Amino acid sequence: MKNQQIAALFNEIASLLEIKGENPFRIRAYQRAAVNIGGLTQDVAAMADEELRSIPGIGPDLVGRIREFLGEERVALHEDLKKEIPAGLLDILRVPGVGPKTVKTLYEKAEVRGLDDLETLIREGNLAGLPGIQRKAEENIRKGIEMLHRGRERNPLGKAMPIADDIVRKLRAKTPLGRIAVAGSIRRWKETVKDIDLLATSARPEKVMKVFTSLPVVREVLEHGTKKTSILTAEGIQVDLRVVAESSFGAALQHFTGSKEHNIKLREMARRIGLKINEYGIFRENDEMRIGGRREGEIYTALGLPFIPPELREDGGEIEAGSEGALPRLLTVEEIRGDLHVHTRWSDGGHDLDVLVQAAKKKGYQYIAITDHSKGLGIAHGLDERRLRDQIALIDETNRTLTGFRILKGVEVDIRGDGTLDLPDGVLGELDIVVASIHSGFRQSREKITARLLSAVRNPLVGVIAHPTGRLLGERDPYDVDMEAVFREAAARGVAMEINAHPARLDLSDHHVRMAKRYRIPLVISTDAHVNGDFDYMEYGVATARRGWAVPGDVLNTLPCSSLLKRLRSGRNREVRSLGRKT
Ligand code: DGT
Ligand code: CA
Ligand code: ZN
Repeated sequence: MKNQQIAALFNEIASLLEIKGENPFRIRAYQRAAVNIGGLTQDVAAMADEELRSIPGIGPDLVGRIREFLGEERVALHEDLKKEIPAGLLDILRVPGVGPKTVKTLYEKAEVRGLDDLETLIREGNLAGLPGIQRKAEENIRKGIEMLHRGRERNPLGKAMPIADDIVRKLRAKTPLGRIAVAGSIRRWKETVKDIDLLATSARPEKVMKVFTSLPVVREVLEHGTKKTSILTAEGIQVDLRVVAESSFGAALQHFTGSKEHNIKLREMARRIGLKINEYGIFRENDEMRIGGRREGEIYTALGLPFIPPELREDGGEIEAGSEGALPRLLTVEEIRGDLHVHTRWSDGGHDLDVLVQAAKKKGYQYIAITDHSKGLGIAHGLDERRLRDQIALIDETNRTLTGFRILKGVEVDIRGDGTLDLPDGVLGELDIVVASIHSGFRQSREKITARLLSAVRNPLVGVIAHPTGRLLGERDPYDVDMEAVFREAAARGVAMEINAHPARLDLSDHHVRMAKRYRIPLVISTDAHVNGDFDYMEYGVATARRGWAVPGDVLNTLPCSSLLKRLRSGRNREVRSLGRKT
C-alpha cells in the first residue's frame, strides 16, 4: 500500500510550501490530506476518484497529485519545490522543536542551507538574536540537534521495517530475481536497527543493482558493485543489498541475520565437531568438503540443532536450549484472538465502534476491548463516569446486533500522581476489563512511580497494566521504576502486564517480557489502536513477545472470548476473597 508514502510526501510538500511562505490554506490542505490518508485502511490505489474526493480535505487538485504519484512514483510539484529549496533545510525541519518559520528565517537571514551550517551558527554564537530567536530557543534547538544525532544512530524498527518491505517488493517487481530476503536485526525484530541488510540471488546482478540504486527512495549511492551495493534512503537509513550465489543463499542468510554473538557461538560449536561455517556454506574442516549452504536450515541441522527462530538469535540461551530439545514453541500472530486496548472517537481515537468492529473481524478476531481514556486526560477528551456509562450502554446495545464477535467494555483508566485511579470503583466494576496506565509525572522518583504502579496493581478491579514503563523509542526514556517489585505484586495478584505493540512503544520490551515470564505473570499483547489501521501493529507486539520467549499460554488474548472473560473475572474474585480472608 502506498498510503503512508503519499502521506509523507504531502507532509513534505506542506513543509516546503511553508518554508517558501506560501498561502496557509494551501499548506493546511496538504497537512490535512496527509493525516487523513495516513489513517485510511483502504488502499488509495484501489479507490475511484469520487471515493478519494470523499476523504476530508481532498479536492480535485489533490486527487490529481495522488494519481500522479501512483503512476510515476513522484509528483512534479514536489520535484519543483525541491529544486527551489535546498534539501538540507528539510533536515533542519527534522530537528525536534524546529518549525518551518524558523527554517525560513535561518535560510533568509543567515544563509543556512543545512544542519552543518546551523551547527556552525550555534558554535559561533550567531543564532540567538536572529529575528524571533531568543536565547531559550537557541538552547532548545541545540538540544534538538543532539537528540537527532543520537536518534540517527539507530532507527525504530517501525520505521525501518516498512522501508525494507517496500524495497523488497519493488525489486521483486522490477528485476530478474531468484530469491530475496531481509536479514540483520530487522529479521530478528530487534526494537531498533542500525541499517537494513538485504540478500538476493540473481542471474543478472548488474541489472538488480542498477534498479536498486535508482529507486525513488534513494538519496545517495554509497557503494556500487555487483556483489554488494549500499544506498542511503531519503530518511537517512543505510540499505546494503548483497547478491550471492544460489548455493550459498542459506548460509549467507544465516550469517547476515546474526546476531554476531549467536554466530560466534555457533561457529565454536561447529569447530568442536570438525566443521566450519561461514557466509558461503558449511564445510568439513579436514578436507574442506562442502556439506551445505543452499538452505538456512542446513546449518542448524549439521550442528544437530533444531531451526532456531530469528527472534531468539541473541545468544540468550537459545543454542543450549536447542541442543537439549528445550526450545519453546513460540507464540504466533495467528494465535491472537483479539485486541485489548482500543480507542474510539469518544476519547482520542479516530473511529466509531462499527468501523473498529469491521476492521477487527477482518483480522480474524473474536473480540476487542474498547478502552478509551479516563477524564484526567483532558487533552484526549477522556471519559467521566457519566460518559463511560453511556458508552457501556451503547456497547451492550451494539453487542446484541453482533454474531460471533463481542465488544468488551473497558477503559484505560489513568493512574494519577498519587497512585489513585481516575474513576471510582463503582463504574470500574461494571466493565469487562480495566486497563490502568500512567500518563503524567514521568519525572517522579523511583519510589513514587513504583508506589503508583503498586497501588494500581493492588486494586482488585484492575486487570492489566498498560505500557508499563512509559517509554517512547528514541523520544522518551522509561520512567524510573522498580520493575521487580511491580512484577512480584502482579504475579501474586494475577494482574496482567501489557506488551504495547505500537512500534513507538514496544513496552514491555523483550527483556522485560522474559523477566515477566520468570515471575509467571500473565501477558496481553495490544496495539493501543487509535485508527483501524493500527490493528496491524499486532505483529510488532507478537515479535517482541517471541523475543522474550513467550509461548501461547503466556498471553491472555490467545484465549477464546468466554475463557478470557472467565479469567478476568476470576482475577477479581480471587482478590476479593483473599482480601476478605485477611480481615
Ligand atoms: P544492527 O546494528 O541493528 O544493524 O544489527 P545487525 O545484527 O543487523 O548487525 P550488522 O548490520 O552489523 O550485521 C548483520 C549481521 O552480520 C550480524 O547480525 C551478524 C553478521 N556479522 C556482521 N559482522 C560480523 C562479525 O564481525 N562477526 C560475525 N560473526 N558476524 C558478523
Ligand atoms: Ca543491520
Ligand atoms: Zn491507550
